[in-house]
Amino acid sequence: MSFVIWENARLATMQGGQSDTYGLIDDGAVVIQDESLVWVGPRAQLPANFRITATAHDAKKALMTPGLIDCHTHLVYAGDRAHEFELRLNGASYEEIARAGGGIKSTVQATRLASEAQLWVSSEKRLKNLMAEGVTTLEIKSGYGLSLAHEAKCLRVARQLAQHHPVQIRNTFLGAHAVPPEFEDNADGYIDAVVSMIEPLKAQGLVDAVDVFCERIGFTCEQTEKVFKEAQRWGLPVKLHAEQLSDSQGALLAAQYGALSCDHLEWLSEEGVAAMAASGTVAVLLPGAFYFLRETKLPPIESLRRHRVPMAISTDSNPGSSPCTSILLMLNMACTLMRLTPQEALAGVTSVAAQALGLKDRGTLQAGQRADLVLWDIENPAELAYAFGSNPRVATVWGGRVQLPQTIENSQSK
Ligand code: DI6
Ligand code: FE
Repeated sequence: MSFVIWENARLATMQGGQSDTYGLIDDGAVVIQDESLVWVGPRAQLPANFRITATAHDAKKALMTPGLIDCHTHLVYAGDRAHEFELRLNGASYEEIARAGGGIKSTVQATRLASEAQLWVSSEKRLKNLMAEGVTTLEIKSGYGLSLAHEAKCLRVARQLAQHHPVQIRNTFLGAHAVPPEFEDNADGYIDAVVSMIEPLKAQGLVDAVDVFCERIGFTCEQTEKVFKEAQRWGLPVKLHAEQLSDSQGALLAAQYGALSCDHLEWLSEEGVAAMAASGTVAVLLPGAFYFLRETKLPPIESLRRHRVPMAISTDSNPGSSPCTSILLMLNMACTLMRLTPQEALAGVTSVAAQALGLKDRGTLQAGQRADLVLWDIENPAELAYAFGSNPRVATVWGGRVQLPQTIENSQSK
């Protein structure tokens, strides 16, 4: 049996979830076997038997966190919407642009025209940006294809990205993102089409969860429920874009279906918070979209805290409301704009984000978890949220293997 030891690190284990202080261990060590952590603790307590057949790496006092998890992205799409950004700065609102045929629909048009190879190129750039900041797991939603063939195309690109990069990607089918032109004025007809796509996409191994954009410019609760029922029939977990622009009572419905997460939530009611608490649904907060759309109504953070609803943080990386590929910037904005503590924010991209994806094998530094870790050239974990615009990552270890840039040298074999 051979082990890999990382020692001389300050560990932010994140074992205590959102309430503890990062689960800090000074002068810590972790032991890896294959893809998993087998021991985590203070170096002084490291059992001697691990050293017999181990390769030891000196972390040189770096801070070590779990690999970061971006639990809500729409990473695969073609084109951009910089021109709509200009329109908004000339006075149009996001909803007005969407109603006039822009918005999501314009990205759908570009995405349908793009080949799989073209989508790969544009999406890979975004993925690399996330990975450069220590992301080791992410979710990618479809939702810019809006037909079986084009949704499958985007989900295949997501699968291929995962195959060729040291990350794990969870695919979420978001066919119910917008009504495509061929179903103009027939949202119910389109929902029937979305329902019929679930089984073939599942059969092709392309989908891990199902999401719906429940909103007055999206789909009603009734339509959402039809999609949820079909997802449930095929054993797929559900999640929901809920209460982003209005209180559409989506969270109540999602909670009934035991949703993994409800995302956005600016207009979430007290009743919705209570329902999410009861169903164990994670609240995914998306400060990038809040910022970029210049929202003024904050998600009900105090109420979420009071009801102990875990809060995840994510980029919502998409061309319309959050053209952002920086998870570290989201940590900062979660604190400055939404008043989360740096500890809550870091839990929001580690342990709680794992929960939002239904993944139990990652998100903390703990024996039994995957050996996904990031080494940072900082002392205090709050610096990750504090120093916006900088990237102190030194190295990422994914499934036990070190990824570049590897500036920590002098690892010695024993
Ligand atoms: N909510 C969002 O913020 C994104 N999708 C959604 O349902 C926006 C997607 C876009 O504008 O392209
Ligand atoms: Fe989104």
